[in-house]
Amino acid sequence: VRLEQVELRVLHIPLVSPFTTSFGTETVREVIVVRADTADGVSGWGEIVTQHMPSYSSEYTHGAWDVARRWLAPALLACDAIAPEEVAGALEHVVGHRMAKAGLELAVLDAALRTEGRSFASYLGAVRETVPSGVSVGIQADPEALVETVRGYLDEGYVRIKIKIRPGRDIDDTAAVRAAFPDIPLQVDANSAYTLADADLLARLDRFGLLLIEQPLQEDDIVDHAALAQQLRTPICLDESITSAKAARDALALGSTTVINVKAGRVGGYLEAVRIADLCEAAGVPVWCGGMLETGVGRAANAALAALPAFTLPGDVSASDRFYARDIVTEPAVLEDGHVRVPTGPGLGVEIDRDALDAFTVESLTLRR
Ligand code: OSB
Ligand code: MG
Repeated sequence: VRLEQVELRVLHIPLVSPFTTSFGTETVREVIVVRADTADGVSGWGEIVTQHMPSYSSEYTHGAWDVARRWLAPALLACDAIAPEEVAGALEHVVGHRMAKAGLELAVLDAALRTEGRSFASYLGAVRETVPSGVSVGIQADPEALVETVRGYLDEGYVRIKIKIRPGRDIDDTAAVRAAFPDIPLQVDANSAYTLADADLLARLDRFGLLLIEQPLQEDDIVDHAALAQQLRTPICLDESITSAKAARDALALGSTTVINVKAGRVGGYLEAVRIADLCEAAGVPVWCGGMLETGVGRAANAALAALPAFTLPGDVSASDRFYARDIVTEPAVLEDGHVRVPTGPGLGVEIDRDALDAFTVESLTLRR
């Protein structure tokens, strides 16, 4: 496609309930939405999934905003015409900033596929019409409140529960959920909150029959994760550490991870995410689609990604109303029998609700060719 302009918006979208992880509590989702307008008059949409603070990763919204406006969007606008598969190469001279790159690549993908009349799911190679929906549950006031929150999601039909843990809120929280629901598929996410010195504590999670423990140690602890894996029966699943297909290959070679959480933003885009899924599929390593509290734009893209054959575990692809009372798309993802439908329309297959988009916009900028 030939890009005429790129619009960036910072949105503030209220969450239906506070979301607490080992990093802290969020009550508003601050996110960047990207619109890429082509010379043919087609608009493609993308989402930069950074958060307000650089706590999950070193990227954060206003850092992404700056690099997108100063370096990334101008590089794409300088191209005569660009195919989605060429975006990563056109942005390669900028080191890092993978979430920002992913959001721009997604907008170009959506624009190109809408132009062709082809769905993102079909382009990626999706083989399922719906995907099983797991839910990520934040840290609650106490274990009893956690059990009631989990019960609510189970009643809604979610097929897999993930609870956030942190030092001091790990064994008892997990024990309470497991005691209340002995048979549910359950996993925990530490978001980098421990060190290898906590191995004995983490081994106490083994008794709960968890599907996996997500990212117990820090992003660069590849060797320590391998050492920890030797001390746990619970499978380790890396999230933060898997920043690219290369990182995935290294972590698998070292035995640091036996399951991978694939997030397109974290790895620089959906095309790199597919490369990770492909390498895991070839190695017989299970993968699942993670989430970053996406709006309807990123959520539609995640549903398509999760519909690839490599995705053998339920992902954090929940219904829009798990986070938002109002979304920025006209048909937000809903839960049907524990599953979310994979959109089939051209591009991402969702239409933007312009009133909602405007209502949540706190800052916007248009860059022209
Ligand atoms: O670690 O998976 C994570 C949200 C923000 C940042 C990191 C994570 C998460 C989640 C929520 O767990 C996943 C979702 O979007 O449902
Ligand atoms: Mg995680």
